[in-house]
Amino acid sequence: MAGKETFYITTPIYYPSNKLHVGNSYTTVAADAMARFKRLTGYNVWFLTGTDEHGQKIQRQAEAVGKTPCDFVDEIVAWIKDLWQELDINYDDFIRTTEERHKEKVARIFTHFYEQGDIYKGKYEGWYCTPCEAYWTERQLVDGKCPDCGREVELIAEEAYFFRMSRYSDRLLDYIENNPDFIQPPSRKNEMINNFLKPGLEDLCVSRTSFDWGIKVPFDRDHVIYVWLDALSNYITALGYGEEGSIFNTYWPADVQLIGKDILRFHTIYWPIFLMALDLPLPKTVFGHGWLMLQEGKMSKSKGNAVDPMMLVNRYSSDALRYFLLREIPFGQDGVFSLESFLTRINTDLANDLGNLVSRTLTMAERYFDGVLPQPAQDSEKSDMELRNIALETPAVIDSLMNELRISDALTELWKLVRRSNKYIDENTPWELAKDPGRKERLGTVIYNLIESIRFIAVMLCPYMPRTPERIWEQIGLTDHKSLQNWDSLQNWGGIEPNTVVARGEDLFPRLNLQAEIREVQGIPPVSGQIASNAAEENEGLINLEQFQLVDLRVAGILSAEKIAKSDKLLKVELDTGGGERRQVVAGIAEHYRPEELIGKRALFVANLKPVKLRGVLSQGMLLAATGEDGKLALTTVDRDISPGSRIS
Ligand code: ME8
Repeated sequence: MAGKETFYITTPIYYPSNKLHVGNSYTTVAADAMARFKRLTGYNVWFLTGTDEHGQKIQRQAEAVGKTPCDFVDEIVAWIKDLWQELDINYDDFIRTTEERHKEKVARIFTHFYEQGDIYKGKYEGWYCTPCEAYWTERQLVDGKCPDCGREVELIAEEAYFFRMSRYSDRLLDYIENNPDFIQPPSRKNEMINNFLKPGLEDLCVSRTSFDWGIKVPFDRDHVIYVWLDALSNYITALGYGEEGSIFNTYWPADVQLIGKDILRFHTIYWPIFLMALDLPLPKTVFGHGWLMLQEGKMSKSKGNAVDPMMLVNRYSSDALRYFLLREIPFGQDGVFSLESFLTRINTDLANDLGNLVSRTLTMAERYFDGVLPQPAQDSEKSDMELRNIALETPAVIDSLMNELRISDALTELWKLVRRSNKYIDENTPWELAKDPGRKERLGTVIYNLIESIRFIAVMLCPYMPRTPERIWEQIGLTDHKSLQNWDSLQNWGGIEPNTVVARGEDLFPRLNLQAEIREVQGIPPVSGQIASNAAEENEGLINLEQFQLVDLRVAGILSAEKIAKSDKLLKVELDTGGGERRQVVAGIAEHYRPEELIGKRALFVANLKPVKLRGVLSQGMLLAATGEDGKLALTTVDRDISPGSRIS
C-alpha cells in the first residue's frame, strides 16, 4: 500500500433500533460504490460503517420488547451485517459504539474537553426529541413538535454537562466560508449558516442522567455521555485515535463523510467543533444526500411504509438494487422509490440495454466464429472509431464525475457506451455481413470490437454492480485475465486477444413481467410484519388510535369453504360481508379446521387489505385467528349473533 494516495470514506453509524430500510441502504451502497471506485482507480481506501447503539431511544425500544439493550442491539446488528453482506458492502471496518475500543476513547475525549474548559456542569431544562436524540429550544419547535421529524418532544429537566459551542462558532463559520468543499452539495451550506450559525450557537448539553444506557462520564458516573458526542467520535475512534501505531494518521482527515440531509447539523456544526476542540483537522467533505421518498411522501418508519431491502435483494439481486439506487436518483437530491420504477429500470437499462448487448454479441460470436474471437482488421470504419473513442473517453469522464460524487451521472455516462455499442450492432448489421463470405473479415472486426467494448463496460461496472462483471468475464473468457479487468487496461483499445474463447451464458437480467411482480411483491407478508414493528418503535411499542383505525375490522359470516389444490394449509373461504356483498379470502387454516366445520360461523376479518393472489386464488381480506399454546389456531369470533359487516372498534 505504500505510496498510494489514501481515501477515507464513512457512512453514518445506524441506530440498531430496528431493521434498516432501503433508505439506510442507499447511503451505504453509495459509500461502497465510491470506495470500490477509489480502490479500482488506485487509492489506498479505508471504508468505515457501523452502528450507533447507545441512548434513550434504544433503551426504550429494548424495554418495549422486554430485552436488555445489549441483547436487543446484538440481534439487530447481526441482521444489519447480513444485509451488508447481501448487498456486497465491502467495508474495511464496522464499528459498534458498545465496543471497548470506542467507549474508552470517548471517555477520554470527554475528560479532555472538561479539563480544557470546553465542558462545564449546569442544568438542562428544555425539549428533547428521543427519535432524533436531539435537544430543542422552545423557539426552535414547529407547532410544538420536533422541527426535524415532526414528532412529539418531551420536556426534560436534569443536571447536565454542557459544551461551550459559542467558543468555536466564529472559527467554524470562517472555515465553512473558506472551504467550499466542506459542506456538499453547496445548497446545504447556506442552510447551516443561516439557520444555525448566524443566529448564534447555544451551548450543547452533552450528558444525560435520566437513563443509563450509554458511556459513563468517567469523573461523574451518574451521567452518561450524550449519544451524538459518543456517536460522532466513531469516525476517529475506529481509526485508533490516540493509540500508538494506529492507522489514525494514515487516514484522518476523512475525504468524504456521507450522510443523509437529516443529520447535516450534527455533522457540520457539532462534529467540526468537537474536532476543533481536539485540535484535529476537519473532514474534507461532508456530503448530505437527499431522501429516498415514496410516492405518498418520505419513507418513514412511523408511516409504516418502509421498504425491506433484504426482500428486494433476495428477489431481484443485489446488483439490480444497487444499480437502481445509484442510477435513479441524482446524488444529492430527493428521489422516489417505487417498485414500478425499480422494475422498469431492470427491464430497460439492465435487461434491454446491458443484457441484450452481451447476449446478442455472444450469440453472434458463437454462431459466426464458433466462439473463438476473430482477429480484427487493421483499417477502421467510422463506426469503429466512434465506438473506440467513446470507450476510451468514458473512464476519464466517470473519474471526474465520481470525484464530484455525481454517481448517477457517472452511470449515465457508462450507459452511453452501452447504448452506443447496441447502436453499433444495428449500424453494422452483422447478420447481413454473415450472408456474404467476402465480408467475413469485416464481420470479425465488428464482433471483436463489440467484445472489447463489453470488456470496457465490465471494468467500469465493478464499483456499482460488483457481481455482474464476474458473469461477463466468464462469458468473454477473461475470468483468469486479471490484467484485463483493471482500470489501467482501459487506456488502450484492443486488450482482449484474438482467439480468446467466448461462450454465451445465462441472460444477465431476464425481463420481468411488471404487473405480475407487483402483485406478488404486494402479497409478501414479512414486509408488513417488519413495518408493523417499525411503526410501533417510533412510539415505544405503542400505536395511537389513528393508527389502529387504519385497519378496517369487520364481522363476516362464513358461507362456504373448500381446500385449495396442492396446498396443505390453505382454504378458499366465501364470506358474507353484509349488505348483500360477498368476498372470497384465502385462509391458512386448513390444518386446523375441516371446511364443513366453518360454515355458518361468524368470524372477524380485515376488510381493507390489498387483494393478493395466493396459489393463484384471489384473496380479498384476512380472517383473524389466535394461535394456542399447542400451536393450534382458533378463529376469532363474536359472542352473540351479530350481522355480517358490523365494524369492530
Ligand atoms: O441518524 N432516504 O441513524 P439512523 C435516504 N445514528 N437515506 C435515508 C433515509 C431515506 N428515506 N432514511 C434514512 C442516525 N436514511 C444516527 C447517525 S452518525 C454519527 C449517527 C439514511 O439509523 C441517511 O443516511 O437514523 C440518514 O442520515 C441515516 O440513514 C440515518 O440513520
